[in-house]
Amino acid sequence: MDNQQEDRRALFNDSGEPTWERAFAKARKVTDRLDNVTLNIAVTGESGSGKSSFVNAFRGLQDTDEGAAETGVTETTMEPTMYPHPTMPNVNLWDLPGIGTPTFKAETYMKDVKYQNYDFFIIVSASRFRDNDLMLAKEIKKKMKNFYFVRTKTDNDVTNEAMKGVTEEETLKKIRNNCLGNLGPLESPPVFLITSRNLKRFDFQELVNNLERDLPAEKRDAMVMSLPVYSKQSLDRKYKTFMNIAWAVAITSGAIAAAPVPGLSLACDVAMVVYFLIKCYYSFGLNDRSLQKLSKRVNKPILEEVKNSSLVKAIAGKSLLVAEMAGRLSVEDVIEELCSLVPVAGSIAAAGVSFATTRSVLLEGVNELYSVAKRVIEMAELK
Ligand SMILES: Nc1nc2c(ncn2[C@@H]2O[C@H](COP(=O)(O)OP(=O)(O)OP(=O)(O)O)[C@@H](O)[C@H]2O)c(=O)[nH]1
Ligand SMILES: [Mg+2]
Repeated sequence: MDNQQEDRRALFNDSGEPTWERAFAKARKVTDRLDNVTLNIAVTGESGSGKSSFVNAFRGLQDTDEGAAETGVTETTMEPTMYPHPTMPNVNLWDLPGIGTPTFKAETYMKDVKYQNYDFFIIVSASRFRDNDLMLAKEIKKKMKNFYFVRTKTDNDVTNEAMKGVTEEETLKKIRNNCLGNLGPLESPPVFLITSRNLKRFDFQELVNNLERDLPAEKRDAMVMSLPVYSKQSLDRKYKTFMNIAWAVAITSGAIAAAPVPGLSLACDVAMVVYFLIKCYYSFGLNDRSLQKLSKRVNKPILEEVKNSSLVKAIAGKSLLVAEMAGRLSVEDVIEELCSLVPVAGSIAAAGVSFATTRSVLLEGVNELYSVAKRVIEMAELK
């Protein structure tokens, strides 16, 4: 009885809801969002401005990686092209054609690119501010959609100006004022200076913070989870997201067991727990492919370090299965495999499915993955 009371208290505390029914309804919403929400971000701007490079950076890819958008080509993209996130299939970036060409006239641009399909627009601009940049911003506003103005390739400007003795601070100020001045007719549009070559520099984190604020609540978590790990701060934000929703996964998976489908109840519970940890593993960039890329980029043997974690090892050992899960095989198909996947999952089976047990398994799992990911970014000197 004591345990049950403690369970309830923990649940009300985590969920912020006063009754079991309300907490459960909220939990359902949160866990549904984990997979069923789609986020479509449209990246637009003039030809050569750096749209494809931005799309790649946002998806955690280098321009030369498999599956990356082609960059440096002279030809303009002729139709909206979707780039799904490599490990989070519900987050899509769209590389749109440039505005103001004979094919995409300003007046019909928004209709031509099917503006209603996108949650959000990012206008990518480089070097000089162009008439088309302002035209785009106006057209997007006219359709009651939101946009951010992203001034990319800032690394080039800072380097070039430094040769003339101008400080980084002065250069950034000059660019920012220039963008804001040119976008003057629109009321204080959000402007971010970035470089797709290094998301840690300049305003990228600021852009993410704003996106989090401006996206509808149900899309926020998907965005945070899908971002690459480019700094300690970005990892910490992800960690917080996973820790914040662990309670919801715990109660939803426990509730399935509380209303059992014969033969399936306990297994479902474990599958959900494992699936959550797999999502976390990918989001923290601990999969082999991400680590290999990072190793290559920073020229350090990071992979070996990570293999010391039994949880990471267990998940990595089943990477094929994990890939299938990402493709959303039905839960029943993979249950047996999953039960053997994560050692901690066994402890739920042994202890029964109390909220507190499941919750602590989830929190411990996320904590272990976080501590490995922290070591990785320390080694890669991404702090
Ligand atoms: N230094 C620097 N170069 C960049 C940056 N972003 C893009 N580039 C380079 O700029 C060139 C054009 O970039 P893309 O991403 O292909 O530009 P795009 O807007 O997709 O071009 P189109 O598809 O032709 O419209 C490439 O050579 C990139 O490597 C950046 O942030 N910094
Ligand atoms: Mg392109």
